[in-house]
Amino acid sequence: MTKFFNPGLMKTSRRNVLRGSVLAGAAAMAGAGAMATPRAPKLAQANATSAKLYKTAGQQAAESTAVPADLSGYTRVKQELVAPPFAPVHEQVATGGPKIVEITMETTEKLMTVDEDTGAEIWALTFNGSVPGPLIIVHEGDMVELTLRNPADSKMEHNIDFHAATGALGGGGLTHVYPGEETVLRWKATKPGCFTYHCAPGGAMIPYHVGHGMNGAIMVLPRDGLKDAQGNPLRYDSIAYIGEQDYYLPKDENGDFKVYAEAGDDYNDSLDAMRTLVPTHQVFNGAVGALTGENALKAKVGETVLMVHNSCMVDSRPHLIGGHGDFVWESSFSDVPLTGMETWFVRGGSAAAAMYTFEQPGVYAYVNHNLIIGAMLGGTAHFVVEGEWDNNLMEQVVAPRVFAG
Ligand SMILES: [Cu+2]
Repeated sequence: MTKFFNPGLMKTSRRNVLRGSVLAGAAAMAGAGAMATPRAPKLAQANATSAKLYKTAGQQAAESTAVPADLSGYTRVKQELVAPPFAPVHEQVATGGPKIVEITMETTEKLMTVDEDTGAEIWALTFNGSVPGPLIIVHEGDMVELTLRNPADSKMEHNIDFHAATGALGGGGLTHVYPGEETVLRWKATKPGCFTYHCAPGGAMIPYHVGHGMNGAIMVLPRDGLKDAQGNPLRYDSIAYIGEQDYYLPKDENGDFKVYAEAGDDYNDSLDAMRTLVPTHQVFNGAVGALTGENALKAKVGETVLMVHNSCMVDSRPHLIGGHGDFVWESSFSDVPLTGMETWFVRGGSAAAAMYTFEQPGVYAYVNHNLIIGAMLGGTAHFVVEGEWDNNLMEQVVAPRVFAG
């Protein structure tokens, strides 16, 4: 198909050379699907308005005569981002003064398997090729300096909205990149906590891109690290970074998941599927079983894991079966953490952190405790924990047996 940009974003610029393909794409959208046709004109109008708002907000910020940022006192460091469920190398307590943390992300469009058993797949829209996008970790007061690159062979434009950032739609208004373009955005991390980031091109393209995997999390640690209610330091041995992804995969008349030749080809069908608000899959880290079985997370008795859970659109209720949330931050790291939680809450459009020290070996399931989602839609991860069993905490006193009478 032709390159498939967001309708309504064009301004008078060199980018108008792309206008022909945009209009062709819009026409194809309006004409496809009996369900979509009656709604298409209004939808297109709403999307165009939304997209223009997005663009205008960014332009106004970029074209203002504001004083240049004062970067004195900052040192520059590069952060190598890694694929989930892992976290980049970082300090829990910041040493030295504030940093400008340089990161690079590519907007990669790729075919991904969602469920091997059913053959469900999606032309995922990603940051750095993974769902969720990579975890970024900085400290309060640091600057994040992102180079956002859209490969030339992409079909779509992308951008990024950081919920942790302030102004210009979280940077969404300043970062629209067409295929073959790159942009650099710098913003100051003033709010400690875990936050979602996501692509937000405008209009229905926002849920379309987010619903195709284009979201992730940034963790902004306090400079002196995490603390309990009394101010005692809380430290972790590892991070498990879990991204909850709701997919709305179109089905054909036989109930089979449809397959598409290229990214963007499923646009009309996806909008119809998303409009139901009923996901066909709600998975951890991009696919059913991405964090179970051979892909399970690993830990040892006595180790403390920080579970960072991102969910960009849907609410989630993480629960560690057989364990707890010793300390849970559903909100800012400046707030006193919740303690001893059985299940915690991740508001759709946010990320949260839960800390737990394993006390028993075995397999722990980390689930969305809407168990329909956990067991039937894919919202399950496993921790495999090694160590010595503690009979003081639990013991099978009598194995199951037939009882008399
Ligand atoms: Cu995007």
